Amino acid sequence: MEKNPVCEMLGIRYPVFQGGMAWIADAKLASAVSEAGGLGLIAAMNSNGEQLRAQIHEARKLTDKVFGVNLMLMSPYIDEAVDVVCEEKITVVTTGAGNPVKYMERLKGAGVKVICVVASVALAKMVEDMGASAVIAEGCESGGHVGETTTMALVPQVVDAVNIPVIAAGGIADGRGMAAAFMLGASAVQMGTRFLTAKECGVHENYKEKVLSAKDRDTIVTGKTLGHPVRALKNRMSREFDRMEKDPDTKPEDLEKLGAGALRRAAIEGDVRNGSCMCGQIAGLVNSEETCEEIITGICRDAYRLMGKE
Ligand code: TUI
Repeated sequence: MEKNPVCEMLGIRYPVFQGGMAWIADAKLASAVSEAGGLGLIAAMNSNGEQLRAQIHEARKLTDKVFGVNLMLMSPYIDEAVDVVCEEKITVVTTGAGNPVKYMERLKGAGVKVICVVASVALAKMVEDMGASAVIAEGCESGGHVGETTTMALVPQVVDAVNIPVIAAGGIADGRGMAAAFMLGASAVQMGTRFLTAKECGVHENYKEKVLSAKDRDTIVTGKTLGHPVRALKNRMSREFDRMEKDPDTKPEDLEKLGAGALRRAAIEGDVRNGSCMCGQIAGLVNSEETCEEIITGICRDAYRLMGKE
């Protein structure tokens, strides 16, 4: 195999990142992905500083391989999370759902590599100028917080605009998707939905079942009117949100109230009717629960075969 710039930069075997899924991506999932040769990520979203530090220590007990932390920029704990990541000398962070420029200097100063999720060429260029090590070009097929451009259109435009490696995300769950991403110029892929159903993923069983049985048109984007569009599986909660959002009499506070705690309700409590089951459009392709090792080696084997690089 020829050298891969992302694998070289991070010291990982396979160019596969696990998405930083809030309330879901914990030390157990991240360490399993890293053990399997990919890049596991602990989601800092739902943790305060000390909880995040505990997760980092836990992951270090479970693997001696490189793992990272995902910083969700809308998190109420973002400042504490940045401090902990710097103190713990984490190798790499990914950032999402906002503009990370405010935190770049602090992270880089502590020797942390910063890889930013971008949904536009403009932000990709800005973070490259600020010293990002790579960017994750995430199309709107993704689950959770989404931009407006598809992976197919976003990835090659970002690839042409920057000189740092590009990781493709959104709508990728198998070897065909990975090979396609490489054809668009990506150097690695990030997957969320596929790892949501991994054996080592601790998301509530009800949520996992709903993803495994989802079909191609089973997701919906809500929250555009609040400025943070989110893709999730269709259920009572997302349909009600959609209906209220289209009603001119609905106040933004009513929507905020409906959305508050919704991801936790689904991911932790297993309430998949009244909670938010964030999930990508590729869910229809994700039909079996496998270990992280089976997922990563299977996808890379299939992708390399398709690319004629066995
Ligand atoms: O962040 C994500 N996905 C997420 S975060 C999340 S937690 C949440 N919970 C409730 C409501 C909202 C979020 C669930 N899923 N993905 C990374 C991502 N970042 N996708 C798109 C973007 C993005 C979009 C616009 C990044 C930057 C951006 O630009 C902002 C700017 O200021 O230029």
